[in-house]
Amino acid sequence: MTNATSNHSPPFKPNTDIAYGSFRWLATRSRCYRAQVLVPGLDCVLGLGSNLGDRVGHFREAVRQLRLHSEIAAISALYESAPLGPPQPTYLNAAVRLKTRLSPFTLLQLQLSIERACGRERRERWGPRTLDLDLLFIVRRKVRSPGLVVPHPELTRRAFALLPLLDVMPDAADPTTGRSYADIALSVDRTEVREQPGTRAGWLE
Ligand code: A4P
Ligand code: MG
Repeated sequence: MTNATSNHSPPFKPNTDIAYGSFRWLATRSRCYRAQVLVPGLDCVLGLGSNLGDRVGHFREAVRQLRLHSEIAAISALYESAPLGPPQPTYLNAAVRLKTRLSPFTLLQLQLSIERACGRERRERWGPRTLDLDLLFIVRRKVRSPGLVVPHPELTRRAFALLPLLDVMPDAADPTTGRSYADIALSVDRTEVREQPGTRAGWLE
């Protein structure tokens, strides 16, 4: 004879082994995660570029999102610059100085996710974009890996990157040659880069 209750599920009883196992797994993972992404601290400069849509709006959103993960130590003026690359609209450029405990590679991933959140689409190299975030320079650190090169390889040739960088880190120098970026900026063509009046005092609001 079939027990009338045998078709019913037993009352729910939490499986403490599984629950504790999950907790241990999570704790281990989060220790690994912290060990992997956190480093003693970076003092670095990100370059911002935009020539599509609400250019300042994209910059403000980028700063808002970067602030969730890092300290923003300084923000440059805004610069209008003639496009380098195929014919496309005029760029707006700026730079922010960040103090962060993220590693350079994790910071790059954050940059790419902020670019995506601002509607960035990759169609052609040096093509038009809603937002480009480049890791221009890290104090006392060089990176040379397939996905990340710092200082940015084009930095010393670009007034639209050098001038904002100097706003936020006037003493920065090329880590290979020791030559100051202020000195290098004197020898690059600056005719097509114009500081936007009034933006040195701030443009976040
Ligand atoms: N990557 C390697 N090193 C870095 C770094 N230091 N910072 C890799 C950021 N990314 C770095 O970038 C391609 C890949 O470069 C990234 O996935 C990353 O792994 P991307 O943004 O997908 O492509 P891109 O920007 O078209 O190419 P590229 O060579 O990074 O171009 P740039 O140097 O960013 O130049 N004209 C004016 N006036 N103002 C501008 O801001 N910007 C560009 C783009 C062209 N013309 C411009 C401006
Ligand atoms: Mg780029």
